[in-house]
Amino acid sequence: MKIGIVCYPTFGGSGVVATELGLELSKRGHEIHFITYSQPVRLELLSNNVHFHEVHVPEYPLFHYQPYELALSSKLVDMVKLHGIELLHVHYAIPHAYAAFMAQQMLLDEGLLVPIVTTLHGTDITLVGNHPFYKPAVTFSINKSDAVTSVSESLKNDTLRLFNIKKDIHVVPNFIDLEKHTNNFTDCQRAMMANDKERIVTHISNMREVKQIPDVIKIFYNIQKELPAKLMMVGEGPEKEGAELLVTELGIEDKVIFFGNSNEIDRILCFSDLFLLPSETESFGLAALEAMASGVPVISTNTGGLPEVNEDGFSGYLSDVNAVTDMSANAIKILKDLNTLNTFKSNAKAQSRKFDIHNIVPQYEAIYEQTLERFSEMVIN
Ligand code: GMT
Repeated sequence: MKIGIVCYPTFGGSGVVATELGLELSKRGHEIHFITYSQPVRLELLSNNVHFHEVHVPEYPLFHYQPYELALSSKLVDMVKLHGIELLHVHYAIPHAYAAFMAQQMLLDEGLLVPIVTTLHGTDITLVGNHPFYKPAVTFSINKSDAVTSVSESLKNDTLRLFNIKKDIHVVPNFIDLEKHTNNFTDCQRAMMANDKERIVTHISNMREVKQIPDVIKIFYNIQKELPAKLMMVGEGPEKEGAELLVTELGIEDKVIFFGNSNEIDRILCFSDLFLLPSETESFGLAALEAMASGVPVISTNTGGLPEVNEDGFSGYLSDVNAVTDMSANAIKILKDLNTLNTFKSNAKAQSRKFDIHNIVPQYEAIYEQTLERFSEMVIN
């Protein structure tokens, strides 16, 4: 199949999922065309089966806001015609589903039929998409998609609750390439980060408000009062500066390392003992799954799709949002005793196997096939 994938190319769960999906589909013989404004961060290798087409938005002084949707839909039309793309899979409803629908209409005008599969990732529904300024357009583009998927049951329920959706929503969970996350390192170079007695606690995110970054710092503050520990803060975002200030206020600067965005997530997870994800909302929590795949147990909240990913008392623990004392106690319970820590580490790895890429990607292929079939029947009738 020739598939066009539209996503955000930045450090964010939806872009990572879209990129890993495209790469796996290409290994399974499909021809993949990524269409976005820059090369996706995890797309390192271009092969015969993987192509990247950049969407340019020419600057024009008249525009206060440059019209990305317009440039994207025009690019989609051009790429579908040039490469014979059979189906468009758009990740994140805003504005991708909307631009894809416009492209579909333009192509229809020329007698070309291309179905759209839209994957909802979370904030496009729970935070941004639900805003009254966007809601009518988001509702419209979801209902106009030929197939809709969501990354968790929880997100499906949120979508049905918040929007007037007339489409079936297929739940296809996020996935993990276990081979990539199985420690390839013979030496993680842990000694560069901490001494043997210190436990390494890690948080990775785009450090937006929804991630509750102050809670990460407060939980770590409680941990390090009980046992020697270091905190690795990975990622960039608006809450980072506040986190640095809080670390200074609490006098724990020597125990916290801020990395910024990193392409070496696997290496950081390789030497981590515990992952913190105290988010206010999380449709799935891909970062938690990546941690578990590297054998790192997770202390998270019980919000959104997190209970579908992190099993309470097995791969880590779940607590209410902002329950810092509870999350700290659970973290200490895991970290304090080496046997307990090792049990949680192997449980975390076992839990991640439920999301093996080889079991999940065929679910997307089946949706593509059914959608194309339905589409061709529509044309015949
Ligand atoms: O987590 C983020 O803030 C990034 C965001 C994105 O759109 O890239 O992540 C969302 O999609 C991920 C992939 O499906 C999910 O794992 C995240 O849980 C979801 N984020 C939220 O719901 C806050």
